[in-house]
Amino acid sequence: MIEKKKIIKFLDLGKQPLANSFLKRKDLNHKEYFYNLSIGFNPDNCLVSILNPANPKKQYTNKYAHRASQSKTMRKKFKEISKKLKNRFKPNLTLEIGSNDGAFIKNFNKKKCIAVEPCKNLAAITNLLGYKTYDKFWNKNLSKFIKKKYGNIDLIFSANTISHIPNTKETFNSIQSILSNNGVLVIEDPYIGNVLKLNSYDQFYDEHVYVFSILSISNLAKKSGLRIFDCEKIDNHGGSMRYYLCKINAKFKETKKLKLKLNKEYFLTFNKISTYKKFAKKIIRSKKKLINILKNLKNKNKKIISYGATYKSTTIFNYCKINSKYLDYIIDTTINKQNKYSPGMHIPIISPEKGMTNNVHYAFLGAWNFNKEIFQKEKLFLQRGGKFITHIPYPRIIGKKHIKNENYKLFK
Ligand code: JHZ
Repeated sequence: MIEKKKIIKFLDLGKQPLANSFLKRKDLNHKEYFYNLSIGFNPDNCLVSILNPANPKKQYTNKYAHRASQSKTMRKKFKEISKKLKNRFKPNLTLEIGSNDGAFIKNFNKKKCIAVEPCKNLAAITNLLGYKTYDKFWNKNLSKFIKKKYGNIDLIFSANTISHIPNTKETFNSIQSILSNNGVLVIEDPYIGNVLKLNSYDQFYDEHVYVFSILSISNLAKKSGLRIFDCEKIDNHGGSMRYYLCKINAKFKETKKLKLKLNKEYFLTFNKISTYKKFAKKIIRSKKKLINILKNLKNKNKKIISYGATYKSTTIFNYCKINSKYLDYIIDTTINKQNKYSPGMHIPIISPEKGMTNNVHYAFLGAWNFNKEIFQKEKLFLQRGGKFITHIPYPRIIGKKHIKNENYKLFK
């Protein structure tokens, strides 16, 4: 649970809707739910969190829009990590917490894995494919039930999920109680180091209750009889960290890499509030600059769209008050986002086939984390003089002269 009394607020991202609340045309006149998105730091455990988490039952419904398998990049990455984990740990039984549409679990033998996914529309997809998926929230009761039915678990994997669950104590306790003695918990979530470096304040939205560091994960794990023994930086979702945890007395030794990365976090003062206060000042500047870029282009009658109706862009658009005055529409490949409107700012969302037309001059990179995949896909747009706008790591315009080859990096 978030220990509110101890948290020092450092960033206010204003009134925000739920990032997943894409609206149908008929709902546009209905009152939308808004909350205040503030971010804070707890000096006791170095945890960065939002201050008022929403009720998970309102967020993870049977209308959940995000599909992990939509992206070629993510399908490839989940395939690679599945292979790596099977080779390294040779699990008999694997459990995935937050299986979405099965992008990870599909790489496992159906008889040797179980999945947990509270969004019923998503759990139905993997159940249909024959992967036993419990459409429930991960908690003490579910872990007890699974343990009774299947016994202890050798490998628990959870990507972009643990950071979404407000009650960290119950989450880790339940994992600890079901993990076999030498079992391994592998977590992937956006990393605070990248957020600070890239000014990616859009990683904060209602679902991202926490943005972890090694320090904070380590502190949370200790309280539940777990410990980190390894970690690796990965470029998923704009920069994430993969943490490997086990029971306190398990056989795994702490790796050198973990020690080095932990020392780096102290060196970069991730344990001090001053670091986060400096970041907040940069975000205010980023907002001003992005609005200026869009205003200047609109004054020149340029057609600007947004690329990817991401949850992240909900934060940007509502914080910067970017609406259809600036962006004609958003394009997205996800069928159940198309023909809807973006949360809060009500920008129409259409398919890339309809929206990536020859008269588009600029595209804001809502899905900046997939920049490589997008630049490859949109070679023609770039060739005919189309340009991208990004806020990563600072607001700017990039075009053909910057993205010269496939090795172009939006950020280092
Ligand atoms: P993407 C979601 O965040 C929500 P979002 C969640 N809370 C989370 O943690 C992360 O995912 C993991 C589209 N697209 O993955 C597809 C194109 O249209 O960055 C997606 O709608 N064309 C669970 O929403 C969106 O962009 C393309 O070529 O911030 C990407 O969303 C590509 C590559 C993507 O996650």
